[in-house]
Amino acid sequence: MATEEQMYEQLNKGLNDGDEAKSLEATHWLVDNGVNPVEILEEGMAKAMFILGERWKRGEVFLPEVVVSAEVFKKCNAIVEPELAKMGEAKASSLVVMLTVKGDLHDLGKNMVGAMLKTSGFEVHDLGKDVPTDKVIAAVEELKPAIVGMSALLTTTVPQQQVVIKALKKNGLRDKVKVMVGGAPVTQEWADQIGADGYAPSAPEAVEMAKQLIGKA
Ligand code: B1M
Repeated sequence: MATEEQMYEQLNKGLNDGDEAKSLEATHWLVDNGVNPVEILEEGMAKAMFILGERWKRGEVFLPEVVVSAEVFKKCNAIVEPELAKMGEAKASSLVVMLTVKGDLHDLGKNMVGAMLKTSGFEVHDLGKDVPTDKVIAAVEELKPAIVGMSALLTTTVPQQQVVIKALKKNGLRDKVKVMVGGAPVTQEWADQIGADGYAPSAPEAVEMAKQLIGKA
């Protein structure tokens, strides 16, 4: 009889090896055995990708392998997300426009934040990844969201979060929308420096921050 610990281990190894069968088997097991989906995403999947990143830095894996792992991650996510939806709370009925900034193709974390926001009743409009600043401005003008959430995973693209905030100011939109930033290299200090309204280091904390920003914490 498998244990939760063994299945977390299998999921971690599966994602690190890009082993779809093992990863999906472990994800299904965890879901079927009632493990909290937020925990599967954070403690299982996100942690495994962080470990993969460390191995990549040490030259133990290479880009094509990371691409495969990211694809497997998305398939695991497709199993966990419907479980998240079942946890849905009362509608916060506020719109969040989510995006990964220009030049950045990392979207797994952004998608996770979006999914958890939906679970908490937020409406999420996802602009995707590598999103140019003018597209963000157009979306804020047209959709009038309560929050713009920007993800950035590269030290070279994190400055784009500031570019967007400056563009919001220039277009007279800054006081009409709250700005939340995140992504692995982003810090509270950076958020303060660029005048963002909120920062969160993880998806569950992003939900709490979003609630604070709309006054529903
Ligand atoms: Co890239 N990559 N990558 N990568 N990648 C990193 C980020 C890196 C740290 C790896 C490393 O060297 N250790 C490194 C960046 C180094 C740096 O900037 N100094 C790196 C590099 C260098 C690159 C390329 C340049 C490699 C190359 O081409 N030579 C290239 C860049 C492409 C581009 O964007 N232009 C590249 C490409 C890729 C892949 C396409 C192969 C793939 C992405 C696939 C995809 O996203 N669809 C990939 C991956 C998978 C990674 C790592 C391994 C994992 C990232 C991830 O998905 N983590 C990553 C290593 C690492 O981060 N340590 C790495 C899981 C995800 C759930 O976590 O996104 O952090 P994360 O999200 C978290 C929190 O940050 C937070 O909540 C999430 C859940 O808790 N959060 C928010 C995220 N967004 C938020 C927004 C919020 C609030 C919280 O409010 C709005």
